[in-house]
Amino acid sequence: MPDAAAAPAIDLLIRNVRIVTCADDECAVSPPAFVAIAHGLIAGMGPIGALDPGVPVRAELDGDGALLTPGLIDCHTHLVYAGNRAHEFEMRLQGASYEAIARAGGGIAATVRSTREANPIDLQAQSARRLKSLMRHGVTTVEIKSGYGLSQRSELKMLQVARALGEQFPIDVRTTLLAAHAVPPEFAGRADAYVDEIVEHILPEAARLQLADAVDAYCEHIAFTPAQTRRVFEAARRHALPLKLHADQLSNQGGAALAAEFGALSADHLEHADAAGVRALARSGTVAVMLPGAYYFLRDTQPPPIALLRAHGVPMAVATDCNPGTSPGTHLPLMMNMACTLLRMTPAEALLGVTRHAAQALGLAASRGSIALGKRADLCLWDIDHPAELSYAIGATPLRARLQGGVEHPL
Ligand code: DI6
Ligand code: FE
Repeated sequence: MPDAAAAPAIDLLIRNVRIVTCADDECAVSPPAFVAIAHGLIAGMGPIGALDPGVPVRAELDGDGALLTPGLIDCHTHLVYAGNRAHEFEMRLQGASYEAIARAGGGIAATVRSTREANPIDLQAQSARRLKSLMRHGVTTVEIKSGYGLSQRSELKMLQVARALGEQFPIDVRTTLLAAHAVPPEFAGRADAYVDEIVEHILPEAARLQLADAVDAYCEHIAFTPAQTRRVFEAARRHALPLKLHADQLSNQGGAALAAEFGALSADHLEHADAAGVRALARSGTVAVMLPGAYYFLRDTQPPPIALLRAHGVPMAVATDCNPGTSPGTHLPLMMNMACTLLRMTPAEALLGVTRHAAQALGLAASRGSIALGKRADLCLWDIDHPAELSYAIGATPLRARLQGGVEHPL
């Protein structure tokens, strides 16, 4: 950790914390230190003795030796939706497969029906419960996808609700247009015509209204082909929107290579990605986003190629994938545990996966994801001794304080 004198006029001085900056790959812990915050940004940090006693300090927080990490970033969620699919969970316990339920009109289509019917106020209220839970588990930036509207009106409604949640709560919301999530019933058997609708109307309108920070697609045999995905990506490019991709989750569609070819910010899931796909990700600097909640909930048996991703130096993120069908969860530290237990990531990789690499997966690495001078003061204070404890504990959240833009909010 670099020593640095604090800038004049500190809004908040956090004393006596052990800092895990997440700027290094080991997630090293500093000796007792201070962090100075001004104008919502990190303005100084260093060993306790290095603090200039002459600098005016407006407020102080005693860290009491706790561990300070960057605020957690959940870089892949479908958090805005109405209703739930507990009955499909029961059906799957009786032996029905996720694909079979989807083909029979359940799955994503079921959530599309309830989300289309919900008025924006209800949709926001239902989604707010999940958002508050994420925040209680330390999340300070969250990505929220559309994809349960599948019409211009309903996709824009979802994105507006996501933006409104970011206004309502002290959490930074980044939105992603996922109109290419499933073929809506009115386009049954006419997927290409729906892709026309996306590229000619839905995507340009979302861009014009500045409702989408990125564009995603579900490239899968139950969703969109690589050729259709390519058309969505080309349209996103025309509107200068960054890309993400649900890639190679249920089958190898060459999704990783496709995401890399377009210089996507991230390729997500990747259970069936092959070596060529991994090499392509490494060349393009695309982040591999691991979604162990979906792997667990679907009782998947094919883990993503973690060892290969690691060997090729592909940055790996970890996210909740919060959605009603395959990962109805909002507990990001629990996902870190699953990333280690089920996918064999290391605790340090899991922590980088919800901080620095998650920021990179959203194109936000310059402003957050590590503790460094000039970055946003989005911070979590944990009652633990070592960062591995965040991944080790099953379902605990030893969060003592959460700061969003330098302001502590009650948990
Ligand atoms: N992959 C997933 O795991 C979710 N969407 C996607 O593209 C599933 C969404 C759902 O079942 O509602
Ligand atoms: Fe997803």
